[in-house]
Amino acid sequence: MATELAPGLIHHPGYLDAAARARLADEVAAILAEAPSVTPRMPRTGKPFSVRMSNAGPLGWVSDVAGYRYQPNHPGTARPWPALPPTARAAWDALASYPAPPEACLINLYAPGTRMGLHQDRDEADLAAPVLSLSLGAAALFRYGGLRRSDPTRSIRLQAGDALVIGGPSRLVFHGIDRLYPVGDLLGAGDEPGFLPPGGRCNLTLRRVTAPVPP
Ligand code: MD6
Ligand code: FE
Repeated sequence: MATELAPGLIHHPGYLDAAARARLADEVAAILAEAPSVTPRMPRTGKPFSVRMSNAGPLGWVSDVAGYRYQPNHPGTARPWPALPPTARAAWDALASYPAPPEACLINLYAPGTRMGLHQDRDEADLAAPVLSLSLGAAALFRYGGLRRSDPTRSIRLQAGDALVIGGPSRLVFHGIDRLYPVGDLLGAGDEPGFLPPGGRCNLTLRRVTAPVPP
């Protein structure tokens, strides 16, 4: 059962069942073996993010002192990013309502105690496509607001298997992760993919980066 939190911001709790979560976790483990996670850094200051990242698909999002950008190769190995995980790709086809495939799957890895500050996802040339997020592992408190940083915010819990579509008039809303729920908090308990530390969380975001060429 989906909930429209705001126009174009749609939460699908438990979208991936246990079998699909296990399949996606195996796909992500294989991606991380080929494209190890890195610690991104803030443009200019070089301050490290607390979240580690990797990518799959033709393009990957990277951030370092030089700035934010999409690039076709892993910044450490210089190899192309691995292929998109099929289970995430299938979720895009089912939920994105967009006629072209995603080009980037950003993989965010949260250790217990880490967070992600309020931000907009606006590094994509094609803002007509939504961003689709899928979560694995520990539950997290997701905060979202409006198109201005100062707009009032609300929070929801994102749990393992949840899908969240940020599109339409909500494509550029500010959002972030305030905190993870500890394991042992029954409401926060998820299943634990082997590539995460105990109580860790993984979030995948699928994005269209370039506008598709019209037919
Ligand atoms: C996270 N998610 O859930 C962070 N961005 O770990 C995001 O930053 C995000 O969930 C764009 C669209 C959906 C998201
Ligand atoms: Fe985001």
